[in-house]
Amino acid sequence: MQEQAIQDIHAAETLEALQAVKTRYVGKSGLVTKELGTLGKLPPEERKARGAEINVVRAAIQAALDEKEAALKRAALDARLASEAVDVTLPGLPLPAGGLHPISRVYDDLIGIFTRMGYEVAEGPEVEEEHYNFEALNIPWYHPARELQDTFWLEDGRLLRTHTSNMQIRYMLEHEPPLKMVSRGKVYRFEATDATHEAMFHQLEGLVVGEGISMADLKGTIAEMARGLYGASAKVRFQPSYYPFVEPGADFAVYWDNPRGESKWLELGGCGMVHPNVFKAVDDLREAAGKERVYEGKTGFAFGLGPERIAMLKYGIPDIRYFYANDPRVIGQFRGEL
Ligand code: FA5
Repeated sequence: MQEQAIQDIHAAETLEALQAVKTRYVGKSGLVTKELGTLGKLPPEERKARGAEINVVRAAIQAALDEKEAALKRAALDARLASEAVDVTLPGLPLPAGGLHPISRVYDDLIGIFTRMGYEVAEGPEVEEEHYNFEALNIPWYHPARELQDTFWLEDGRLLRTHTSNMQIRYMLEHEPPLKMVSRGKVYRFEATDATHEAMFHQLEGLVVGEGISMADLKGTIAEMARGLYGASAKVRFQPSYYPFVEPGADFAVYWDNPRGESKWLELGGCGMVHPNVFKAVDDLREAAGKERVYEGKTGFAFGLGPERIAMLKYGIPDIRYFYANDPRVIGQFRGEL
């Protein structure tokens, strides 16, 4: 039996086959195990010798099994190492370079300009309470300005913010004057789209509050931003305009002196002096949250602008919808540019 077993073990070519041989001979009901079971039937004087004999056979089979198992495992490992071998001398595959989206690049420029002027950068929610997007900004439900910013409403009564001006309220709720803040982010309007209007676009909001802040500070800040964007010769223009949350209010444009010869006034955004009703609404919210009323009597200015307008001119992109259509012919042009 020992010889047959050793032959079977040598013949096993896989670990599974070896396991079958093992079961056949030394398993619970294997041949060797059965042989041991017959010892009880022998006369006592023969048992010891016979038992010792069977144990020798079993040990020999077990040793052969162990040796073969180790050999098979080694072979399996060698095969795996050979199949997974990496030739470290092969040249690498080129990875396609990513790049920053043009809107991110314009934002980075803007944020850089304002942080150098000492502004804090704040972030806030796109899904917003009606109160922060409208009422607290002096836009009650019956106000016609609501129709200028047609709104995406959510089923729970909240909305997708129509501008980043919600951050004026949120920031003043958490911070005390004097303060300088900019905030970037997506905004949404239920509008028909065209070459210069998207239903989702971006804004940069700015807010400065302190003592004796004036319209001259606002104009100086916008002019400084324009010089940061377009160099020392940049010009700015202000035209009276109306936003419920500022008084007086203005729209501002920057003179774009562009190397392709497409110089023109670029209407960038709205601005103005923070309306006293906004300060009052913030103090009411603060009081309700157990905080001190610190805004009534303060002065400040705010502005909001669309970075898409800057990016369209800067990169010669004729239609705002190209930014978000994920067309590789547009986005691919910004590969590797960080
Ligand atoms: C506002 O959203 C005001 N919250 C701005 C403001 C802030 C005024 C603080 C005063 C004080 P307006 O709706 O005009 O204003 O939008 C501001 C800018 O966002 C526009 O000048 C334009 O650059 C951009 N914008 C507006 N609508 C769209 C649109 N549908 N697609 C792309 N850009 C837009």
